[in-house]
Amino acid sequence: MDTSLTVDQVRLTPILIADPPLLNTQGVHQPYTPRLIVEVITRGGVVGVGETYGDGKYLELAQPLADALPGRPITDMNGLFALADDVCGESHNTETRVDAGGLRGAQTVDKLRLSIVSAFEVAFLDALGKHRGEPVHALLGGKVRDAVDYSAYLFYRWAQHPDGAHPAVQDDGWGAALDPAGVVAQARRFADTYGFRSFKLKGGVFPPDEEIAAIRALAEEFPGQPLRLDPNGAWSVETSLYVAERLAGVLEYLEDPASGTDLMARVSAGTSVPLATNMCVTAVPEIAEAFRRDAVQVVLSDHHYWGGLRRTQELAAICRAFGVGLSMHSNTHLGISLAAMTHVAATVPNLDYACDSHYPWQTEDVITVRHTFEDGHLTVSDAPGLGVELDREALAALHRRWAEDDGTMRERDDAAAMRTARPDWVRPPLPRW
Ligand code: GKR
Ligand code: MG
Repeated sequence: MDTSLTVDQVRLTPILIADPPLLNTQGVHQPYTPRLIVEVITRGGVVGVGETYGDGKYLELAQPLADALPGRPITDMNGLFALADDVCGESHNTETRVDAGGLRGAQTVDKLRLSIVSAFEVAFLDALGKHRGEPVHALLGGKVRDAVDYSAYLFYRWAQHPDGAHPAVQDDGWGAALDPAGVVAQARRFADTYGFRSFKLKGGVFPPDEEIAAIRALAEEFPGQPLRLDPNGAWSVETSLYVAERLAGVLEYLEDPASGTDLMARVSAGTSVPLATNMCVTAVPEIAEAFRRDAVQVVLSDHHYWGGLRRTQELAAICRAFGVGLSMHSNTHLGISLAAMTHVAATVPNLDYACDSHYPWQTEDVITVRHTFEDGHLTVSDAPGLGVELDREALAALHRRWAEDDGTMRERDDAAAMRTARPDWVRPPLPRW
């Protein structure tokens, strides 16, 4: 075996990145959100990078896996799963629910572990690509397209974070968007700046009639262009059907109107509007029931919690076999993850929809050259590995912010952030409407 392809060291760097005051059904984004940057350094002196969630529960699982990697070949990506099972502790009960009400569906211990494995898998692929002089998409079997389409991710939002205590994230120039006119103005800026042609509105924030009005205003401003609405499971079956009826023929899909497979199946039975999800189908054990009951017609893949880029390709094959559409989910992330998303998306023939990305909301990054959307797409990189370089100074500064934080920003908690403005706020029980 070529020992240069063996892991020599692993570096884990937790960071805090600036995030605007974006609203969702649980509350508002904090001024900073945690991410974890993974570096795998080979004996051949090559550095591969990966990125994932950075809350404490992820850091706890990442460390033992990082410690177990030196001496292992970076070609052994399948071995990462068994190794994570062995070293990450209390991991064998895939049914263990650690949070049933998250914005990405139920969080099982299994899903947390896969979210860690994925960052190492991406770092292995990046390092292997750099060793071989090949792009990650080539290691995944080759690209089937040269560009990947993304959609504009619209949020209701405030102009500024409420407490005023974080100057680095005050006044990003986007202003507030709290009504149909504000949403349309935001969408117009996304379209003019990045060329996005599809639009997704994060809903579940205002009473459904207000969100219906916002989607109708978008349809008027952008006739015939794909529109999506995602209230993160905030509605009852009746409310979901009420919205679906009013937006039939306007929406490309309705994403997670209700919470969980059972309610989604009941909504699906009552409407012809396609239903999409990144909440009720988020892991392999959830696929069979949802597909058998025709609860969803589109699954939003996410390489972070599906366990990496190759698992994303497996999900795509399952969706293809069952005639279920495939789109891509996104949660606050930086350029390393966007590069990984773009490489895998380039290899999946049935990625039928423009991918989500929060990236335009993130003004900070840990790569030297930020990605730029043109005409709503990213060009697929043919450079070795992911095609991105770490900006060490930026990484050190964002890590310093994490190290100096008193602990409040190190765990994402949108309800706690909301309490800064509304002290009596609690995470609303579902269904909210
Ligand atoms: O960042 O507020 C947010 C989103 O709601 C995010 O947490 C979701 O995971 O974007 C996601 C979604 O599509 O549900
Ligand atoms: Mg969603």
